[in-house]
Amino acid sequence: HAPGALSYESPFPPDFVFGVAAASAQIEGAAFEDGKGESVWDRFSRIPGKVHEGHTPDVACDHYHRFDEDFALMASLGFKTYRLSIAWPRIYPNGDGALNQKGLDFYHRLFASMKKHGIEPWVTLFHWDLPQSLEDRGGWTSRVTVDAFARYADTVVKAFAGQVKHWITLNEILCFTLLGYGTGGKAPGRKESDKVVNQTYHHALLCHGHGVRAVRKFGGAGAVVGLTDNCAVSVPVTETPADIAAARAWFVDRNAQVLGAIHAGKYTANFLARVGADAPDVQPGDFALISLPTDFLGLNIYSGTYVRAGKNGAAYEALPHPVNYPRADSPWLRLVPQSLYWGTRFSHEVYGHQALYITENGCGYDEEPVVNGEVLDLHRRDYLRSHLREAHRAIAAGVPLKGYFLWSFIDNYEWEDGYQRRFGIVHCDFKTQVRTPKLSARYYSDVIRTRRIL
Ligand code: PNW
Repeated sequence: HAPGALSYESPFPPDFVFGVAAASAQIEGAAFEDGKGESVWDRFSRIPGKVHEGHTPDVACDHYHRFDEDFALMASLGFKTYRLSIAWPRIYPNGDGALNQKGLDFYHRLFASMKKHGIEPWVTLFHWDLPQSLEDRGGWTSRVTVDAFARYADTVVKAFAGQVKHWITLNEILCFTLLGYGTGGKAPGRKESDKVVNQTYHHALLCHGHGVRAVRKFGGAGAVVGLTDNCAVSVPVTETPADIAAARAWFVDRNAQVLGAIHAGKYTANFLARVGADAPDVQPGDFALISLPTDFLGLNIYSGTYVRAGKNGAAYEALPHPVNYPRADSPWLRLVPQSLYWGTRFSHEVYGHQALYITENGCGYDEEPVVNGEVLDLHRRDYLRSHLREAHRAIAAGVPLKGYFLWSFIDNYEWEDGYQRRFGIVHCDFKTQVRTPKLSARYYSDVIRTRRIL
């Protein structure tokens, strides 16, 4: 081999998007500044025992005041695409009612700074920071939230249409419905019946539809829109036809409530049979909105579940991870790189999307000290490399995977795990706000520059 030709991989396609991601409540801080209203995470984090050591999103990475230097750092590392979210309570402090012009002004300044640094925004309308005032009126259990979101989406898309061309309606419906209203581990921390939880999902689907509608109406020429879902990902135990068919069947079942419903334009017979009397109430016209065509599907994939052919006529058997199976510090984050290949492949095969993006992929660890100015996160470099290989494999197999966003640009407020769990490729010292690019940031920077898995 000639020098530089040692990799047998072909480069990523020239138009493949490499990005980094973060979300408003996790990095901005300034939780009560310039008229911002309280969010459910501002409230939830103050309930004793809910969040690691009672950490709040009050300051986070202080990105609200430091975005210009953060974008300078991004640009210096060669990161040209950034997925961020807008904080709904900055725009409408009470969710609906009075508009807060200072909130709009902040994002105008932020997008101007991104433009100055040559960074393209991908904007999520909702990444979990629901205005507390809406929660006080029922939150995701109520259609009041749907109407408020429709107005919020219209306002935001109209305001930023000149600065933003890539829109994502919602981030990970499961996390703010089931985990917020069913198991209660995330804000607002309620434990409701299955029927109520299914209704929260339905309201979220309606908001997704309103987001698409708003972008079509106000987004201007060239605007694109899609959902980001954390679909359940199955990985066949062996890559044999029997296990692959079983894994696909599990994928179809497990994603019926969100992706299946959007795709079918209704709740499927299998889903309705499964939920029985707990099926959500649907009003006429709901699915016309929910199934509006989108331009792409975003998938957040961190891990996967091993599935094999079922016994005695069962369609599949899902296997629990044995206790010794490797994982990151988050217990749910089992290291299954093939989930990127099978997750994108099944999404494409089952729903026929013409453009898929990995909108999040990454890993979180607790102890990542800065030693002599360096963070040697070889574990994250390894995670990144092994997952990019599977993304590459999907492209080679004909899956229309168009881009990859790493979670996260910088260590941030990791929800109920507070500041303890670090997902960044840039280290953040939460006492001094000093940023230190980790080894993985340099690695990713080289991958982006060469478009190769190094
Ligand atoms: C995502 N799970 O959440 C979110 O979109 C991010 O805001 C978050 O920081 C990141 O992943 C890391 O956690 C998830 O239990 C939360 O499988 C939980 C799960 C998956 C994703």
